[in-house]
Amino acid sequence: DGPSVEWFRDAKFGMFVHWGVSSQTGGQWRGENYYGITEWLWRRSEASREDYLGLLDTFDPQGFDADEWVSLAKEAGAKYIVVTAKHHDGVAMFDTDFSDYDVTDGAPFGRDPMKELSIAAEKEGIRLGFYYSQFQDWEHPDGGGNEWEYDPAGKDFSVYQQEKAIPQLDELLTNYGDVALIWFDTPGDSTLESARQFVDFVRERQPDTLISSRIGHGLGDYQNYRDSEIPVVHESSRPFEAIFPHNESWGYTALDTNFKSTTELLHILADVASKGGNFLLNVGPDGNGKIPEASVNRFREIGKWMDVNGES
Ligand code: JFZ
Repeated sequence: DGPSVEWFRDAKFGMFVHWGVSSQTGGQWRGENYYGITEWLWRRSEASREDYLGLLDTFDPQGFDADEWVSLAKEAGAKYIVVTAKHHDGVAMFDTDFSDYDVTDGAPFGRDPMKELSIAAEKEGIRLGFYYSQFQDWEHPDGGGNEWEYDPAGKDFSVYQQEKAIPQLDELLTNYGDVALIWFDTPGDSTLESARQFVDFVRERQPDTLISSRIGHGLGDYQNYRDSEIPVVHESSRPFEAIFPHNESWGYTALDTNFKSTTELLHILADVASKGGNFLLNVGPDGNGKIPEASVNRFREIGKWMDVNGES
């Protein structure tokens, strides 16, 4: 049993979106340059919680337009969008009652971008899934990953899971319509029992929602490979997804303009599709909510290719 993976097997192409309060920095913060994975800014800088979470005070992306993101995905022939509802920093990109750190009540922005995206996606007939960092949560004292401020010996992971992660997943699976999938990530040393609780909870709230294999312990409805990895042959019975950023960061970076060419991206798409998988291509919108022009152009070109060479 488990949910039907039919739509996922047919999807072939999706848009991944990494967007958070760190997107404002573009990898340049307090006089330092952080090349690559800018979404890891807090961990890499080992800043105090006051300093890092202070990025909420300036988060006001008035340029964010959910329809614009969704139309670009649609134009490129993507069948689904996966967006960071909560990345490792623990900041909710949606309105939550279970943390003070969200962009709705905790920032001047005051809007709920996940809500706006869910409405836009439904209107355009494109599926929406949420990335939710279930293990790493650098903001919560009992969450995984923040060992520069909280001694791991003093942590009780189950407190974080019961007080924050499960309640927030409840919100995501209750207030945003049909959720295509939950993209769990980096299970770390989380236990089988913890992983099972997440799976059972998602099943209970939305039985059709797919779960990524990065929940750990061999669970999940489809298989993720390593970042930027394409298998020579895909041998499991689960469908798979290959994920790539344009450059060396998932979150917005001002330091890396070395974007893969459209030709390279199309080779990846064709290779992955020929093996039955989905290519999930990332964009990192900036602190004003705008998708970088280089990514926009590439998605548009992929769309032209799809019009001629894609099916459906
Ligand atoms: C994770 C995140 O830490 C990262 O910030 C980003 O969201 C990416 C999509 O996922 O990074 C990973 C997770 C798994 C592997 C590598 C990087 N892996 O399995 O090789």
